[in-house]
Amino acid sequence: MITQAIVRKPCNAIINALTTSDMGPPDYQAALSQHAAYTDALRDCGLDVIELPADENFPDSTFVEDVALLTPQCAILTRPGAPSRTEEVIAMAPVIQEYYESVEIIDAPGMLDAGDILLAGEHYYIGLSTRTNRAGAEQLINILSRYGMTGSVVRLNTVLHLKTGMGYLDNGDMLVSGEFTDKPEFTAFHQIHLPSEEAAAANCLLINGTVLMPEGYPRARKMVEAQGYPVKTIDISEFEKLTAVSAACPCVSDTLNTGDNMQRTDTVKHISWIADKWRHRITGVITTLLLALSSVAGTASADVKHLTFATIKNSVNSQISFQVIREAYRKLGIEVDADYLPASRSLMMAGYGQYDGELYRIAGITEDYPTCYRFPPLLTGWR
Ligand code: CIR
Repeated sequence: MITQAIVRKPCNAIINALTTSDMGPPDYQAALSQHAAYTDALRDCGLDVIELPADENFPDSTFVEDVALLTPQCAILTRPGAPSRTEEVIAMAPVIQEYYESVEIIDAPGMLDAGDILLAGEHYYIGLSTRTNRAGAEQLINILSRYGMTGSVVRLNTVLHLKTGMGYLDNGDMLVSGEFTDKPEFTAFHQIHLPSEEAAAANCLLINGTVLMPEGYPRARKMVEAQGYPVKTIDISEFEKLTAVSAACPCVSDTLNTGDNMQRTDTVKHISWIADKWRHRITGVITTLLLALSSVAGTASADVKHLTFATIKNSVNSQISFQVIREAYRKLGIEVDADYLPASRSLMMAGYGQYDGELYRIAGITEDYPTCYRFPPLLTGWR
């Protein structure tokens, strides 16, 4: 049973979103109403829909599917392969963290778009595409295996994402088109071969017994209905303008399942624009400590004897901060150590709760990184 879905409203900048199609830019108002209808369709399938606001920083941000893979055991924040999309993950990370205790990250040099990941039965197929490289796929397979799940790669030739050209329903039923019709990886499935002019219909999703399918593919619809699945079609023509080779639903795979039997999900990584965003706020620099809310702040007690903080490597200020923090905690009977990491990774990992906190950040940073809480006393500072 799938219980929840995450969607993000299209932004005005969607007219500048990535595409290689020749269908022209989408109409913003039409995209908004199609997205609203899509959201309603998810609700009609019984889902509680978490609607995120439009994010003008990222023209493609409505395609939330690509930035995370949500599995029954853990969420995996991806590292999207298109440079303009790599940092979309930042805004999604705190949302995901609300629902998952275990959040993993795909790291450079890995690249991975979750649109390249298809769960068929219990196994994750990972498309090697222009957006997903072998390093990203291997990281994902390692993460999956740590949680008792399996994954393997499939090489793509023409489609943007694996799920642009194929979809999985239930009971071994698989929708295939184009390059996927003769892939040896999928011969054991019951394949429903879609006609080439209706290949885009493969990008559909089975939610609690109903197949959501893009509108305008009557033959594909009949083929799926003939297998006993009720089909509901949704008009996603404005979004079809933004996907290469053939169409992909905007967020049709963006289901987040937090029920007992969590099944498959996809959703929502990176940093550097953050530095620009925050630079203007630096009127004075302070040394401060950010506590990751999901770790130390949630468990602080007299039992805490050891804390590990993340901090920025090659930074003299971080090293000084660490000495100050270490001395302060020593007086409380708590030993601390620090891992020195690239600046953005340090902040992200602390924010995901993988560290007890983060050392030495500018004032105001928590406005943009709400899972961190700034420890109020100023430890060192200068102007
Ligand atoms: C892109 O090129 O990244 C977007 N314009 C389309 C992404 C489609 N993703 C998906 O269906 N999972």
